[in-house]
Amino acid sequence: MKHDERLGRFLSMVLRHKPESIGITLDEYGYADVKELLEAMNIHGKHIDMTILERIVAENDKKRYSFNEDHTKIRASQGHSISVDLQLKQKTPPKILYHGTAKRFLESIQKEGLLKMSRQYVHLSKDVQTAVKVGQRHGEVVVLNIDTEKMVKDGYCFYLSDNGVWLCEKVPCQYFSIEL
Ligand code: HQG
Repeated sequence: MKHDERLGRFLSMVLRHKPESIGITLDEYGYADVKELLEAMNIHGKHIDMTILERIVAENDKKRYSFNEDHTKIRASQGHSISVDLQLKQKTPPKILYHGTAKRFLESIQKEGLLKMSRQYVHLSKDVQTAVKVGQRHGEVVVLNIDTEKMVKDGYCFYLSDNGVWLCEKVPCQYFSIEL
């Protein structure tokens, strides 16, 4: 794995799940102070400076991190397990979205619906290809087709993260079918 990719993974861990692991805190919107973050990462053996951080943010394959306007603060755009307010605006999704998961989770998903599990939201993809990639992270993949049009009609809310991931609170069983 390349150095930047390794640092990126570490950054995701800190900004989404465990800021306390390097002794920093996030504000209510999920932002870390950049100066504090860089110092703390270096103390914990991760060599990083502003130039490297700017490069990681700009080149990250999924645009996972974003700075505030003057680049004094940084946060992850989605994927948190800790509770932060991402200031997401409600948005009408396309009529159909997809969710990639592992076959071994299907039985439970068909019983309980799609739940957010350890994250703040259920993550949905706008195309099958992306859903396949997401699902493959967990094992033999299965893609669910989500009838978001019906969910919207029934009053469910959707949000779009800064990096293009659709988010919602849950997807009950009557709104999905197996796509592939
Ligand atoms: C499953 C990556 C059993 C769910 C991706 C998923 C995404 C259930 C797993 C983002 C269930 C949770 C999120 C139920 C849901 N019973 N299993 N009732 N309901 N599940 O990693 O959606 O690369 O927390 O299907 O691209 O896989 O990190 O969620 O398989 O956008 O930026 O429980 O993470 O982005 O797994 O992935 P995850 P996810 P990054």
